[in-house]
Amino acid sequence: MPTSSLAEARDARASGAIVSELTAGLLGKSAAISPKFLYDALGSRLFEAICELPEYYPTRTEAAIVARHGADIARAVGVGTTLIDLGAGNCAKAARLFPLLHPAQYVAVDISYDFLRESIERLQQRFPHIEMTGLGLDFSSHLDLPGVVRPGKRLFFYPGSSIGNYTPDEARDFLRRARDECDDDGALLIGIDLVKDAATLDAAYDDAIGVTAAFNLNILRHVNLLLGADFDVAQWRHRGFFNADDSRVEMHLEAREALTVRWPGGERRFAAGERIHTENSYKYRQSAAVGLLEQAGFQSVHVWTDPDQWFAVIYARA
Ligand code: AVI
Repeated sequence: MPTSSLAEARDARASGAIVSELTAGLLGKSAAISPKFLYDALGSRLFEAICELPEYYPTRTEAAIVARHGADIARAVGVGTTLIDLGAGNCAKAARLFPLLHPAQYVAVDISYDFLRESIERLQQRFPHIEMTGLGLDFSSHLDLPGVVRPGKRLFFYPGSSIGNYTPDEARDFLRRARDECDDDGALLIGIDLVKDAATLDAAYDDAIGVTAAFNLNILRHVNLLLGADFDVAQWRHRGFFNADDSRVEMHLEAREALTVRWPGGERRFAAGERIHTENSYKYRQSAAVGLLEQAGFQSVHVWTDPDQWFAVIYARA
């Protein structure tokens, strides 16, 4: 029986770079905060709760596609790969693949390391024979995997339509980097959310009980911590809606009143109604999603979807 182990690594990115990035975003003509700052430990838990909401269809639709087409997916992927889970979160999506793919090693990568470590420790108890490695990395800008990743055939797993949180150009660049990390025999299994009616999309990103609102507002608490800023969450309201022209759902935080936010070395005045853009979630037509993968250098792309064609699970070979 193979030995199981839990290795770890943290992103060495200097906190000075985070401060510069946040400051530039807050002082821009239209204020913005990168969506990666949504994911502190509480933000990751709130995202977990979003995935349980009746309005948030992507998680359950993707899971249903994997359940229905699991045998075909397993045939395409093969067994014994190194499964590299990008943005692993609670690792639930990858865990559903374990009985199908029997990976030789599971490498879970997430920006929120403490949340990830707890998830892996739980998962390791359920699957003691799989070697597991947790990496606390911001893989949005680089995908250099450290030596803890064993040699062998790699399957990058990028579920949940996280690719939609990049612009299409950024998505292509990211997919190219993933393609380069695949070597010649690797592959990518990715979930991509498809364009659908605006009412369904609006509800998914502005749910009735306000979990998505809490998820969005929590970014201000996280920024207070990282930047030493004095955002008062009660002065802001959540906005989440589909922008059909740009084929994306947008999340913003809107000032309820005129206010000033201060942090060491900076401040910004917001008028009542002024917004901070916190996230885009691009929705693709199936042909555009396939095109994106092909432009990134993947070949032999296979698509599985649900009966409503709301979501696509795509296997793309390097
Ligand atoms: C992680 N990502 C794919 C989610 C999405 O749907 O864009 C994040 C999210 N934002 C609001 N609800 C969920």
